[in-house]
Amino acid sequence: MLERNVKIVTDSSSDLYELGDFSFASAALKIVTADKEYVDDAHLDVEGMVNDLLSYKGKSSTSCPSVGDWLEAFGDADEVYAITITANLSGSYNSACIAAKEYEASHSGARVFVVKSRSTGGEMVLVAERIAELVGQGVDFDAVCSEISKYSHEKTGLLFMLESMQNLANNGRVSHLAAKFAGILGVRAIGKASVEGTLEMLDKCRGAHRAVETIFARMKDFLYNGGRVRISHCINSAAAEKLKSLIHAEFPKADIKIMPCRGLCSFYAERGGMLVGFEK
Ligand code: X90
Repeated sequence: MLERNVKIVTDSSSDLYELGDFSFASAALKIVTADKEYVDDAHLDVEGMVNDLLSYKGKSSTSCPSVGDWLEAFGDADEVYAITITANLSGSYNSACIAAKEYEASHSGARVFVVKSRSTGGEMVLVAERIAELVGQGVDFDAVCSEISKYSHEKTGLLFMLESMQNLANNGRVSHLAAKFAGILGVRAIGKASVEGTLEMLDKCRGAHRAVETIFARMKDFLYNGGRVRISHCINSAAAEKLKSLIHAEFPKADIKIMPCRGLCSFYAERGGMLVGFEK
């Protein structure tokens, strides 16, 4: 049998740079200020950007990958699985769908499946890893597509912890009212990706310790039972490590990975923010 030429592609909001040995690429979102454009690719100095933005007082915004960016990421694979940030907050899904049609039209026999994640960060990582696993087991394209639609909607979730929601509110991704969940010194907002793929606020927590405990309690409310967890954080490995040890104390065998946020999630989660993708 011929080796399948399969590629998994996400936009840079997944916080992934690579996917083990699997053929992988990411399509960069961009962070734009009056002075500078930050392309969220492998060359971006994420911490440098976060620090620039802390002292920058002007307007800032983001933009999704273009159709061309997605096409470039697809490369020359015969089978492409593309995973995008929630279509409710970004045009990334739309561009990926247009790219998928163009790609299939210009590469005879090629197939592209675009996964509408309704989420971002670690929840996209779980989906990417699940696709890699299924392909590795020899599951064919159509079966992977139907399995993944189920998996991403029923078996995974995303919780987040934010110290500031300024950039989300300034860019119309949450209401100014919701943004009041965070922003008071020492208060962290906890929320989840809703079924529609928007931010749903859950708790206000005083103190870092309390916030991490609340995240873990919420994970269990949402049926976490020892499955995989993928945590990304914006310059806050302390919170990520703390969550990891809380989970391990109760579920010693849980497979947990921690990664730094790339540019897009760093921009919106802001310094101290954390995103937690988990299996139910
Ligand atoms: O197209 C674009 O310009 C990108 C816009 C993205 C807006 C939202 C990004 C949120 C990033 C914040 C916490 C997790 C939110 C969960 C959402 C379902 C991270």
